[in-house]
Amino acid sequence: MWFAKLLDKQEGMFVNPKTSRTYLHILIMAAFIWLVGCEAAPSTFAPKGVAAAQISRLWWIMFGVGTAVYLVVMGLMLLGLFRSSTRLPFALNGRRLVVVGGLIIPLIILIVIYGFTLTTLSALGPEENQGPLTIEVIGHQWWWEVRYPDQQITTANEIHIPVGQPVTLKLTSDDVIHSFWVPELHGKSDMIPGRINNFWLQADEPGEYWGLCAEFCGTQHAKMLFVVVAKPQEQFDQWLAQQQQPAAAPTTDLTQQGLDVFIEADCGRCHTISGTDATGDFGPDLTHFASRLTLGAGAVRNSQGALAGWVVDPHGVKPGNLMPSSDVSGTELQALLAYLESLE
Ligand code: HEC
Ligand SMILES: [Cu+2]
Repeated sequence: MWFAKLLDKQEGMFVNPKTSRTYLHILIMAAFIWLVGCEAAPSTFAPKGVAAAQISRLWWIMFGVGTAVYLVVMGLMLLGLFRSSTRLPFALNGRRLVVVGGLIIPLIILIVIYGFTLTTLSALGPEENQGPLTIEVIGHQWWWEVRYPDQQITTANEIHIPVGQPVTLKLTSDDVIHSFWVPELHGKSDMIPGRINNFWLQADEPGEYWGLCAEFCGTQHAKMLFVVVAKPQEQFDQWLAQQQQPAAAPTTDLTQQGLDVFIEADCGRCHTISGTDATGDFGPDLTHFASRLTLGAGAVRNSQGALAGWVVDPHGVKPGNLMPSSDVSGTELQALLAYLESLE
């Protein structure tokens, strides 16, 4: 193979043909490393909602047309390279080829694709897909505030929706521009301070779908994730009823002590726990914190160990995030954890 021979000519470690072949194999494998990206969810190629399915269909149409054009052009180029005659074997020669191949055919292709794009765009409009349920999502550096205004629920980094029906979303931001994206369910929508963008989501199957911020918004942009949890109406209603409850009151000495620590350590300056003196709104609402799947906007799974790490050193888990470290003692931390873990 020419490449192996080329490597053999190099001095030093490439002189042995056996090693050079190994290097060649490594190079070939490395060239396919990008394929690894196809494995991990969430993928726009595995749509789980009507909107994502339409976007994916449009993408495949464009990909198909693009591939066909590429193959025809490459075929013509090869003909030009390897035929001695300057004439093509069919009637399209000279100016005719330029006019037909360079103007008329591209024009037809672009018009057809434009048509597909317009129909897809109009089918995806928020007006056409209004749902009975409205959810407000507010982007913060680097987490998501989620509100159900009619149900008077506030949560974070988690959007629960009933499966099989459109849900209306109102998107905005509290600081910089963020972008809301659940690849398996829909395209992206910007979240702009001072402006409300209408959007919608629909999941066709129950499940958990990752969402992410798709607009660079600062240090922890990469750890600004959320989960959409789609479930059957009945389970969704149960979730609503549970979230509408005020926070669980402490039932043991330890959890009571935990609540006291929470207030004394001034956590309530930034966090709300309904039914207590903690009413801050700079950080996520913690009223039902223990029922959530993740911690720090998808930075880690929500568990007691992760929570301990977060409270003592939030920057170890998510460097640069806007929660300060706290200096609670070991016993205070135990109580605080017990309390936070009781907030189902
Ligand atoms: C200066 C404001 C501020 C103070 C004070 C503060 N936090 Fe936070 N907290 C935040 C912010 C902002 C986040 C979101 C960080 C992120 O995900 O980027 C957060 C996140 C959290 C989370 C994770 C919530 C979730 O759902 O991901 C927990 C738990 C938490 N804080 C507990 C505490 C405790 C306990 C204290 C007191 C020791 C405290 N916080 C003090 C601002 C604060
Ligand atoms: Cu963001």
